[in-house]
Amino acid sequence: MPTDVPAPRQSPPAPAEPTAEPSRQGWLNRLRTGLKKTGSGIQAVFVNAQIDDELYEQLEEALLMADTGIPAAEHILQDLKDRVWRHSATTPQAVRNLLVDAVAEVLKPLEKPLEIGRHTPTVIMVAGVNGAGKTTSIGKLTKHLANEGCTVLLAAADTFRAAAREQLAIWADRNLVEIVSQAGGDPSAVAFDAVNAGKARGKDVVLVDTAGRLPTQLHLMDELKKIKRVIGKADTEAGSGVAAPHEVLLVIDGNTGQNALAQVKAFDDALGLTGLVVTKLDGTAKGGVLCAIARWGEERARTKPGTAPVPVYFIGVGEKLEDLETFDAREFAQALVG
Ligand SMILES: Nc1nc2c(ncn2[C@@H]2O[C@H](COP(=O)(O)OP(=O)(O)O)[C@@H](O)[C@H]2O)c(=O)[nH]1
Ligand SMILES: [Mg+2]
Repeated sequence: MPTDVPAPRQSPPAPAEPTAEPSRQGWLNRLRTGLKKTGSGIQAVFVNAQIDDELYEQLEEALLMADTGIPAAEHILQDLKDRVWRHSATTPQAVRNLLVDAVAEVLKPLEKPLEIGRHTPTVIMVAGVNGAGKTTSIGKLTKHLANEGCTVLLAAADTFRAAAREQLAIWADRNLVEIVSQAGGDPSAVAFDAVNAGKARGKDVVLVDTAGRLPTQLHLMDELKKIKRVIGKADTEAGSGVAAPHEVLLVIDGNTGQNALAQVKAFDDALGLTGLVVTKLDGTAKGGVLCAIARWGEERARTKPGTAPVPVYFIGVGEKLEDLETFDAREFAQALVG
């Protein structure tokens, strides 16, 4: 039986403040604090405001400052105007609540649970630029999956630096899970061995860490494609028509701004992404780039039949094991709008 890890939270229909359980509430506060700059920028627009063209202009400016990019900002503004008209909203507070609705609707396609259990093992390959938070997110994800009762095997396919292997080994120790690692080996070979070991040992999930790289480093992107290809060869379920890796995740640093969208596009072209992890949203991230990614995903789904928006499975709000949470469009919209 496939199990969804974890179940998405239902969004409340009304734009009221969410009443989350205490642990999630604490984490939400961290997200709010992280996105404070954006939140207070947008909130300031509503102080003593009239509902007129100037308000919409200032809102568009605030959205652009938050890194939404022009297409997403224009889309949100147009939708907001429609909502204000439909609801006959007359107070700044009502318009603000409708803005939360509009942003939540843009972000909604990004909300999707990571599904584990359809394949044994579920093979998850993790990619991204240097320092994005790949290895840390793998550590946190391992804990998250273990909490859901899944057994995990880690593959240290970042073979360039000994320190990278050691870092993953520390996360493996903390989580009491096994790791497949090889000094100076070929990353494809490590990934291949790990998938075979995961299969032989009956693991639920194999998480493959890879070395950071820029999309412009073409030979390194080719190497990433090779890792993906070779993982497919190791997969004994490949005959079923669904070759591993079953998930290809891109980890992006929430502080990267609009460049994050460029990274998503480039890694998607090379690998065909199935999901995203957005890290460091506890810092000084502006957060609006998720709106840009959502709009791009919608556009891609429209122009390339058979494709769906690339969901944000998790967001990172700190460096500790428990600082990874599922993405909830409404919560994020609320934190963003302040
Ligand atoms: N504040 C904060 N720091 C993070 C988060 N995720 C990762 N980091 C830090 O970012 C740095 C790079 O992380 P690492 O996992 O090594 O990146 P990698 O090169 O992509 O594997 C480390 O110092 C991490 O502790 C996060 O969600 N919040
Ligand atoms: Mg790393």
